[in-house]
Amino acid sequence: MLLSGDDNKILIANEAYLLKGFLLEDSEPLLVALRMVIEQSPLRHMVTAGGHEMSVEMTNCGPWGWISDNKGYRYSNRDPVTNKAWPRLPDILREWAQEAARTAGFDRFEPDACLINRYRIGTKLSLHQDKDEANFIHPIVSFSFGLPAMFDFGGITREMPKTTIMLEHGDAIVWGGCSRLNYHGIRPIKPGNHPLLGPFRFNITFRCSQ
Ligand code: MD3
Ligand code: FE
Repeated sequence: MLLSGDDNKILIANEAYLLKGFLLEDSEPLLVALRMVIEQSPLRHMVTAGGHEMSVEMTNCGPWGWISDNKGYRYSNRDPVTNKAWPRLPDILREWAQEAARTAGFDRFEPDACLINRYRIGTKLSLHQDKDEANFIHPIVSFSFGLPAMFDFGGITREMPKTTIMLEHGDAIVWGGCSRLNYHGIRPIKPGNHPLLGPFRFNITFRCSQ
């Protein structure tokens, strides 16, 4: 393990930890697994119920995937683009998600959904809550790769005060318990070029959807 001490385990909210650089030692094979998923279910801009195209490009792997279309947000066990099941969740992604959860104090994390977000320069994700899951008892684990991002997180109402942290290549976050429904968003990605991923940021979130 890279992280023997707790120096890189940063409490950012109640029951929410930033694991700084947690994925760096295995980032290249993790990115190979990510690329395999995207080859099977391509990244795409989803549309909201209001008819707006999201600026983030998304796909999924695992039994369930998060989708948005003119009917709204939900989890689906089929990719509406390929009309097939989503690609399998690669073992290496599941194992690192479980290791991150365990490091933050959540044993037996068994995600059934994995959402992949791709950001270009200028792409943002507006302040929102993740509440399309059947219950909120399980944590969400997030991995960041590529260009850095300024991540805003607030409280359980949109108006509550917000904190901003930088998420960089190789960082993991685990959100559980009372922070699970906190508002959060990503500010527009600043221009840059990442040595492994070029002008992109990828975020992978592991969820228990059912
Ligand atoms: C805090 N993704 O896909 S990950 C999302 O970087 C999403 O792409 C962002 O928000 C991204 O829904 C942020 C960090 C994250 C994920 C889920 C959370 C933070 C969270 C759920 C509850 C509270
Ligand atoms: Fe979210």
